[in-house]
Amino acid sequence: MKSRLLGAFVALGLLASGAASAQLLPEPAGPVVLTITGTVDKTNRGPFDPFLDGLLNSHGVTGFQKAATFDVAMLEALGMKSLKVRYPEWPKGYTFEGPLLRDVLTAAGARGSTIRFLGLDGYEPEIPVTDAYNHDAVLAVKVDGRYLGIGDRGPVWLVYPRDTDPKLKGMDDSKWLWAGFFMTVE
Ligand SMILES: Nc1nc2c(c(=O)[nH]1)N[C@H]1C(S)=C(S)[C@@H](COP(=O)(O)O)O[C@H]1N2
Ligand SMILES: [Mo]
Repeated sequence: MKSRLLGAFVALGLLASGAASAQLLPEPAGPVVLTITGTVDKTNRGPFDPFLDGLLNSHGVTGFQKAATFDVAMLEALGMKSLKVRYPEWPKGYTFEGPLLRDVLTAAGARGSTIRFLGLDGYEPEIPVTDAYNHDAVLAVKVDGRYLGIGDRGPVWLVYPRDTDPKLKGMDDSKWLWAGFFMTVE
């Protein structure tokens, strides 16, 4: 009897600590600019809502159960990394600022090998998770000191240190998702 009671308390304790570690991501205070679903442990929102998640619905993204959501302040709090890039096709060089992709994945407790990263326009390249660890890829929220926004290349632009990382020399920019807002990690 005594040991069964003890067992019940231990089970309760495990449940409580499990619930605590699943809730390590704070609630966003401002507008959500990035949502990560798939294999994520640290979540702060519930299931897909076919009415309120209107843009996701229009892209055919349905059915997720939980996700990690970030406002700009949460992304900035992960630590801003600055990165200068000059593409031959671009009008000039730009300075990007944002958290490292791997720090965002860690904050979401994301595990897996592939990120499908969806842009507002429906473009959805596959990003190998190894990119986040082999390179200092940045999820830029700012360009030349100005916040990215809806209608330009924001809210989030995935950029690689192409000019300073020798392994990236000459890479094309097909994985440089601009207007990014939704990731599925699997
Ligand atoms: N949201 C979004 N991001 C995108 C694309 C796109 O069509 N939509 N095209 C990709 C490709 S194929 C390239 S070459 C670069 C540059 O595309 P741009 O010429 O449209 O800037 O952005 C990448 N990121
Ligand atoms: Mo491209």
